Amino acid sequence: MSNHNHQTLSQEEMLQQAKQNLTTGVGRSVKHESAAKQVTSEAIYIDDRLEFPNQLHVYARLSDVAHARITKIDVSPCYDIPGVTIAITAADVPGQLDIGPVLPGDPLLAQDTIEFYGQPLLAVGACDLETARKAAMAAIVEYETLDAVLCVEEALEKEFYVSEPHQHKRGDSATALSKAKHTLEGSVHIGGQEHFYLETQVSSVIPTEDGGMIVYTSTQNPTEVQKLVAKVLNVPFNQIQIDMRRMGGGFGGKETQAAGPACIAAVIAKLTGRPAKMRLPRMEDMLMTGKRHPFFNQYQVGYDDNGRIQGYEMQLAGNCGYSPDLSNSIVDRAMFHSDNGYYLGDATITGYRCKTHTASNTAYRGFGGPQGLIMPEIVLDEIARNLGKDPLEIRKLNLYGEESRNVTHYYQTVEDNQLPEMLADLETSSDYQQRRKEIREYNADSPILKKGLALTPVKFGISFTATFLNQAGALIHIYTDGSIHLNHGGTEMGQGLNTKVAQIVAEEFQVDFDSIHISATNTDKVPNTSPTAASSGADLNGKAAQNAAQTIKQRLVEFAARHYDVTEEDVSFKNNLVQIRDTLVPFAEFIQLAYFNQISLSSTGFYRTPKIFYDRDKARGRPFYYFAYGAACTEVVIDTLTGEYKILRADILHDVGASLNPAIDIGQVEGAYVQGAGWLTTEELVWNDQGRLMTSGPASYKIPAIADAPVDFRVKLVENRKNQEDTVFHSKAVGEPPFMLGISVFCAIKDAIASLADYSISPKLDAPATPERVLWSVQATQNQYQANVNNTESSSKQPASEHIYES
Ligand code: MTE
Ligand code: QUE
Ligand code: MOS
Repeated sequence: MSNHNHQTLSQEEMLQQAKQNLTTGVGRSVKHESAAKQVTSEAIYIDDRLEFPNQLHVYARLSDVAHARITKIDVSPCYDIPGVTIAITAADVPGQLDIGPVLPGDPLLAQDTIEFYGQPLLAVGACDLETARKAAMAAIVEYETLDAVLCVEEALEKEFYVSEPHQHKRGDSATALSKAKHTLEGSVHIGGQEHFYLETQVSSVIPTEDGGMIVYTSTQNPTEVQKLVAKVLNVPFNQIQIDMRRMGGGFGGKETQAAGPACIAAVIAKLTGRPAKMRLPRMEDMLMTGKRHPFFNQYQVGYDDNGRIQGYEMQLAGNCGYSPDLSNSIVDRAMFHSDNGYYLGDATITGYRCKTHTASNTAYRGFGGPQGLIMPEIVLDEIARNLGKDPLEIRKLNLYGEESRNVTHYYQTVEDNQLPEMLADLETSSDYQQRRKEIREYNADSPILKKGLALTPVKFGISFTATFLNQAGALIHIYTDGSIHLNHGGTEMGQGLNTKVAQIVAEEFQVDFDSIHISATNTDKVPNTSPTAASSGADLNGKAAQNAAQTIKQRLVEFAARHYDVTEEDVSFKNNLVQIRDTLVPFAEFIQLAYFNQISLSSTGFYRTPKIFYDRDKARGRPFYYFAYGAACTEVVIDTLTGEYKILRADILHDVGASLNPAIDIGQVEGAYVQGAGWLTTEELVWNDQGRLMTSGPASYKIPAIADAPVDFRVKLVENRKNQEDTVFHSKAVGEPPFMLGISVFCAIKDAIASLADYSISPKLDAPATPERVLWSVQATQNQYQANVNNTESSSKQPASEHIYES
């Protein structure tokens, strides 16, 4: 029963109602707030908004060279195209040209040099997008080509960086490696990933009086866009209002890189006094914006006869593209996760931020974590093959454990480690050992199709590692009909943040979810917000909203105690009612009463994460408030003649503490696993030798579709589990951690290939494991196995004294 239905209930009826629990509070699978609107297409995205009269459509001309010195940009031919109002270059930007989010390096429009193929050079505002595009292409651009660095290995070799290398160090890894019974070393290329949000980058800007702007923009980071629009226009931040109702997906791609189109549209709006909209066509979006960082990782590992790691050295080289963007924090997060859930012994982890003349790579679900976290999985597989053991046994042996084996290489203690128990549970519930046996039998009888199995864990640190970002604000109004207006600093990108935060407020006031209206995120309502990122949206904004709700609630309780002459303990909220000792009053009626008694029904709320600190110079601290855990067991089948594969079954066990909304959390886990699998299998970015991204559309860039999801998909949340930290209702973040469950697909494919060598060889395979790469790896593994067999045969025929080829 919704509290704004003004029915008169008898005390008896209300007594019954008060005995029942609220059905839409926390822990319930409340349907996503926008679900119905999204499937009926009533949900409004930026490009669906009614257009403003006189609005200009903006198109940016992109460079068609990776690195060059600009000698001439002449926009006068643009004005020959009918319908064109303005054509701008870097020289027309009224304020600051650079829109780098943390460090400078990202000119809004290229000024003297071009640094990547796809860099915006000039922009045109015209009556429609096609006219703007035609005009932009009519401009004359001349340049002298310069040598381009396109490959991360070359950048590493030349020490061509966007910022300085950084190291995490515990103990003496060099000595540990030299003393270890066994050592291995290797290197692997890990591919990047296009965000492929369904809604491309888009911003719509209207000029207001006094030189200000209202900006409707698809961004994860409204405050950042506010700041940058203000800077390029050279006005104070308070002149700029950002409004963001929902994104059609962000995945990290709209954390910094939504700012470009917003700022270009704002400059055009400023110079013309007209509204302006910039929406990137898909190809331009793919060419212009950064992606997940590709990495080139090298490792040296020492281990004992059992397969336990004693020393670990890892060099992680992120391909940052042409500018810093968020790469410092991204490579840091790769370094923080190069242990995954394992105790590494003496360890030295070095992170390199390599510069290449490509688009500036940026945040993408996991924020560098996945590119680091996959490394121990690759290494432990290799140790297992060398020792002739099952990889799961080696993984379990190396998990963080008791004291002396529970401190990370950045000196955070792993409290509340769930992995030993979760791996044991999943091993049982997925029937791992039985299926391992069946797969060996299947493979022995199947010459062409080979099956593989892998069970891999995830441990992911929750909090922004830039500690100051761990804060959030919220704003709640209760109107006199009892309906509630909720606003917070987070942004909705499909992940269900608004639904969760509204459930939290519903729970606090004990009112139905339907009586809470969440409006667009807006910098006029909640200022100075952090990006909705690092999976912390619900943790931070949920707590801030709870804080605002509790402030109002406390005023209401004090008022009721006064008004009814009872103690505060006599006042409670229960299922759309307020109980004052023995009297029950509908929530809406009570709010009316409070209003007439001049009680403030509006409050802000604020939250900052406690307990965390980090000293980057010493590379020590507690950067993460807690860890989220998960594990996945994946079975695949590969075709050794074509390299094609299919996921036959996936069993997932994931830890979200006490779930705020199990349906949404399971949706996040499923989506993340499939997106993670896409990253490591079919999603391949290809650049030509001129630095042009060739995979600039869905025809050549293959994201997973429904048929690529596991045929048999079994997802479970760990039950009866609470976050031991004081998070909002003891929940845990869910957005990014399950992305790395997709690593089990990669390991299962390698397991299938290893079967060709009776599991004695660890196949060499870079990511993504496209069918082509799988086929190469199949052939290389078969050849190497054959060579080993021949070697053993021929050497066994020779007398021991003639072992001259062995060394
Ligand atoms: N889920 C959907 N549907 N769409 C998205 O864009 N982004 C992911 C994840 N899940 C994303 C998503 C990323 S990168 C992050 S950091 C988190 O959601 C952000 O939201 P949260 O902090 O509220 O979980
Ligand atoms: C995870 C993240 C982010 C992060 C660190 C994480 C993130 C982000 C930043 C960041 C860092 C420094 C800044 C800044 C942002 O750090 O998304 O503005 O000055 O933006 O561990 O997701
Ligand atoms: Mo998510 S990559 O932190 O936006």
